Amino acid sequence: MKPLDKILISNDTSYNPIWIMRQAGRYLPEFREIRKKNPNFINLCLNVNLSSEITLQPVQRFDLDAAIIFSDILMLPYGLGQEVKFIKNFGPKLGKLSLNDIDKINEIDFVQKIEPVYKAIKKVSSEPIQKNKNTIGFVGAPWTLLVYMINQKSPKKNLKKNFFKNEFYINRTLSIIEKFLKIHIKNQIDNGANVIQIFDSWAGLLDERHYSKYIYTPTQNLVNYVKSLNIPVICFPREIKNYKKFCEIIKPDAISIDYNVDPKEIVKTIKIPVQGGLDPKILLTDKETLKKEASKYLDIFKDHPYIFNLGHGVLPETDPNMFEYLVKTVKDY
Ligand code: 1CP
Repeated sequence: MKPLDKILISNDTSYNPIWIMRQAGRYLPEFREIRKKNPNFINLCLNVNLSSEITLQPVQRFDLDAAIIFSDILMLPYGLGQEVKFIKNFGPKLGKLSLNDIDKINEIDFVQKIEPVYKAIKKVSSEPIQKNKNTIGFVGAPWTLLVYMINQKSPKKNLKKNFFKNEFYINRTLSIIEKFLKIHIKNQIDNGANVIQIFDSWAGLLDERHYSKYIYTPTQNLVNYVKSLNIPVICFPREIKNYKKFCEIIKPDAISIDYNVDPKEIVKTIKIPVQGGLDPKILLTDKETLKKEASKYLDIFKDHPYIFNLGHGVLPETDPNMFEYLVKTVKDY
């Protein structure tokens, strides 16, 4: 049984597997080396050899329990034909969304456009090193993708006041997103992804009165779909106001928590396996603090199935030696 399956399928409490969100990325000199020569981020994601290599860099260097495929949640709008660019010191910039255009996209066009992502998953998952490790596929949650596709850039802290104004446009876009997310998930699984994580990075932007329509219903549809394919699914509804309620409604195989929630409260109220929580900024302090803070999570979840991870992605300014020390701390615990 692969390390994450012990938690996700067997609810084992004796072992804490570790992988880290954004583990393949900017804090690693070997990534920056490749990135320097490949200024177009989307093209890099679509380069099967390089994206496979980048995916495996942290797995080889730190002996992590899982590889997460080097891609991006915004490959979905890209696959639908919306322009997506990544601009240095700005982040993602998307073109205007034309419902007329994306309405015409069919499954074949979509899959063809992002096929290298699936080929990279196939390549990574068939590497010998992955034999006893998980290969994680992922998608953005419908709500988070809707935010990027309509807002055309990162919303940072707030949605524009008129975000919900055109209800027809929003509803139609959401249903197209849901349809293609299922196609995207299915292709990742067919090519070797054996866990799916759903990133709802902007769940925290919504008022609770909107949760049902934009978070619960569409996420539940996706979670049920992944379960129907017999693959475990982890949800990360970042900064959602009520993790307990989310778990009771959605019933994912595990819940990934952000660093603003109290893990003691989580362990008391949530029955399903838990992942993550540690503030990525702790990796910017010193080894003593890192060990103390990581051990805090391991102590709290001692008798609860727990996958070690952070409460959000690892920061680009992280020293790889601190990352290594974190992995050692978790493995020695
Ligand atoms: O080198 C660069 O400039 C690109 C930086 C980068 C990287 C390394 C981006 C741009 N995406 C990625 C890879 C990525 N993105 C992965 C790879 C696998 C891994 O975890 O190692 C994953 C899982 C993502 C997922 C992703 N992309 C999320 C969800 C997780 C999260 O961080 O909340 C989100 C919101 C995105 C959008 C995105 N892509 C890139 C950036 C800088 C952003 C966020 C910008 C914003 O604040 O809106």
